[in-house]
Amino acid sequence: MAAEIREGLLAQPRPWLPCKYFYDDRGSALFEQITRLPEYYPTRTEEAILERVAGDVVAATRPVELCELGSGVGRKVRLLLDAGSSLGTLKRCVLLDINATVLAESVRSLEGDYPDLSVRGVVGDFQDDLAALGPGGGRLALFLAGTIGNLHPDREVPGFLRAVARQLRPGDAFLVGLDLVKDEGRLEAAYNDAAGVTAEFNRNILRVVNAALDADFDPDAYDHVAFYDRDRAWIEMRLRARHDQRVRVPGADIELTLRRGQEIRTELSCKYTRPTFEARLARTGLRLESWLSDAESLFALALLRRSA
Ligand code: AVJ
Repeated sequence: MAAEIREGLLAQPRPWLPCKYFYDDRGSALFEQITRLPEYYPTRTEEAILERVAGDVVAATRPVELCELGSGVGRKVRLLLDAGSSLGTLKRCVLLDINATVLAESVRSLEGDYPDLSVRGVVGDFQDDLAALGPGGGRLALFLAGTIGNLHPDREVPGFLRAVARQLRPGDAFLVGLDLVKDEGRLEAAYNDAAGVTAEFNRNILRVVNAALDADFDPDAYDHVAFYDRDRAWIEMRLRARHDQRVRVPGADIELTLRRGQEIRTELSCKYTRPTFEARLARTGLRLESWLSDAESLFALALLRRSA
């Protein structure tokens, strides 16, 4: 973590922080709050699609194992588990999440509600720790919530998809949640909620850095910034210094000076269309089998299949 934060904070022309560091216990709770905000349509839209298609997805894939990357509170996987239990093929469920507290609670509650299912939790990062999943076979992997949007579409997505494909056998499936390109006002509102929860979530990353690396960021000295970059088709979140400040990060062995107005990038959230996502699948060993969306095309689930 020290090396990553050091690289990010020293980057030119603009410092950045890896968005996985949002999710300590406080940040995970703030994200749960975001999912219930009126402006934040992705979670409820994805859940509605999943409710509608879960039966078809398990019928088409006949999974022995569900494997969710970045599972969070593990609510959505239940829709597939319920659909899978009537099919009778499902034996195992693996959850991978960066937050050990949230993960332990999700594993505990799934074990309580699905006594015949073998549930395993892996604390880790979906970019670095996929090998911990072991080889596939009868696997349906899930990457929901539009979290793939946090990966850089050119620099990170192709490698990530190839890495997932390596943990799948031919015929295994991968269900990916994608937030879609849409009206700019709707997109920007989802990341600039009136209640200010997203702003607090954004500033929380500085508290995480303070706690982990003994840094002295003053979270209240930064404004939340989130805007849609139409050319890149992504939402960018930043923290903008309200005044000149010096920050010490002893754990990463750095001291930096931020000028008033200077910004730290904290997140990308890329928005896709069917063609822009399909283009990312080239040479990954994954092909698009179905595209499942809502009536307004706000969000989509892409069902991918590992090719032979
Ligand atoms: C959980 C990564 C999908 O990018 O929309 C919510 C995180 N950031 N509000 C997203 C988030 C700001 C979210 N993902």
